[in-house]
This record gives sequence, structure tokens and C-alpha cells, in this order.
Amino acid sequence: MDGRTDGWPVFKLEVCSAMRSSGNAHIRKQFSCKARCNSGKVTTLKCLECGSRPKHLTRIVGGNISQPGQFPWQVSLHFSSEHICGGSIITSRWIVTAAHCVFGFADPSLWVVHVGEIEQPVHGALSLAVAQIIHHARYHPKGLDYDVALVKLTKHLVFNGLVEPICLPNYGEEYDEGTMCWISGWGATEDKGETSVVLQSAMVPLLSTKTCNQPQVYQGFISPWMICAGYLGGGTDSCQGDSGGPLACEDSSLWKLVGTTSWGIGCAIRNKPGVYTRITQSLHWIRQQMEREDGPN
Ligand code: 4AZ
Repeated sequence: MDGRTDGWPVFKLEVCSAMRSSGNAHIRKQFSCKARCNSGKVTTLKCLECGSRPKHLTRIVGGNISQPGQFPWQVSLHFSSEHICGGSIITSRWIVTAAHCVFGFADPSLWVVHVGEIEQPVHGALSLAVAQIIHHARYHPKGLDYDVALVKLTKHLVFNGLVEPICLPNYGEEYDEGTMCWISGWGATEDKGETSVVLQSAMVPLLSTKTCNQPQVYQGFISPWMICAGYLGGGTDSCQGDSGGPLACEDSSLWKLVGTTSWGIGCAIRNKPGVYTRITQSLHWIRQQMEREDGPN
């Protein structure tokens, strides 16, 4: 601890980061972390508890039916009363999704966010109004980069085990090829198929950009904004309607949002794995937008 300012304990960022991933929920919950910038302004990290799910309880193409509380950060974005895309809860007020899900449809009144849901449509499901939709300013539908957007809810979510935020990764965090992660969503269970009634999920390995850019795979189309996951042999993959949803990886019993479902050629096809927006690339933008809208505190 460095000292005290404005009645708040001031921590070095590394300490703050260590606290964030501390096993001690009490510590994680208690503090906001601030660091001084050269400009004299203050940057704030809010240390909220994230990335845990109830010890439960017990398509995606080639996946399985999910259990309540298995992916408590998963949301469904409805446009004109229809499931369009997935998304992930990152704070009580903010959802991360894909820019291509919301681009050109920025009117918040046409969107509703369903949380804590497994089956759709569900009577009495918790659906929330949207205050604001922001897509990455550099996203363009003709391109594949910057496929990230934020949805701000009009009211704060109450976390209850079935509704929980997922952690964002740390800046610069890198992942080993072969790390097993999870994809989830109500997308089609076969290429060009129907939206699934039940939330599907599947375990997929992360692929290196080198592997994914091979001539027989995506031939150099994979940029630093993307991360591939899936099987080169095909069989298990995200599909239409899963976009915007999480590619979630467990790291020391905390779940982190490593990617957001973005694109791919077909679904579960040999040599055409799923491509996800790389969240470590998006962190700066995500934080900028949230601070702009919520203020530093
Ligand atoms: C889509 O259109 C989509 N197989 C999502 C994921 C993949 C392909 C398409 C990856 O929403």
C-alpha cells in the first residue's frame, strides 16, 4: 500500500491486479484501486468479484445442453423480440458483445437483454432494457477487425449465482495453444440451422494465430484482433446466432472472457475453426467507453 488519498487506499497497480485475482473474496470485494498518472489525473480500477460460478448443481454445433449457473455471464440480446446474438456480463451495468451484432441498430429501445436464462423463450425470464449501444469506432461491416461492442443496461443487475459477471483478462495476457476453453450460445446447432431453444455449450481448444493462418485454414486473414478456437478436424464450433457470446477460459478457478464469437467459414467444417474477437486487444477501448459513460468512479 502506498498511502491514502481522498479516503481511499491507494495501491500500486500490480498489487491491485494481485488483489483482483486474490482467492479472498472479501478482499476482492472491498477495494477500488487507484493509481496516479503523470497528468495528475487518477485512473481507477474497480475490483469487482467476477468469474466465479456456483459449485453446481450438478449448440453450438457438437455441443451439450448447459445447466443453470454453468455460464452465468451469458446473455441473449433480443432485437424486436427475437434472439439475435449472445453477450457476456462484465459488470452490473455492462455487456460485451460483437460489433457486427449491433452495427446499424443503435436504437437502444429496440433491444432487450435476457439474463440468467437457459431455455428460450421463457415465461418470466429476466429481461432488461438497454440504455446505450456503443460499437468500436473502427469497426466496419466490410472488415473483420474491431468486432466488439458494449451494451449498457438502464438498471444494475443483481448477481445471484445464476447471473454473474465474467472477468476480463489482464493486459498483454497470452494464451497457450491447446488451452481448453468454453463457447456457449443459442445459435444454430448445424450450419444454416435454426436458433437453439436451450443454451448449448462446448469445450474447444485455443489455436495459435500461426496455426489458424495456415494456407489450408484462414490463409493470413487472422489479425491481432482475433483468436481462433476449435478443432481443425471440424465437428464442434460456434455457429450463426452464437455471435457476441463468450469464449471463456478458466484460469486458477476464475473465468475470463478471452474472446467474443465473431466469424468463421461455415460451422464445424474441417480446417475452418471459429474466430473470436481477442479481448486483450479490446481492453483499452472497453475501459475508455465505461469510464466515459460512468465516470472514473
Ligand atoms: C455467425 O454468423 C457465425 N463457426 C458465428 C460463428 C461462426 C460462424 C458464423 C464460426 O454468427
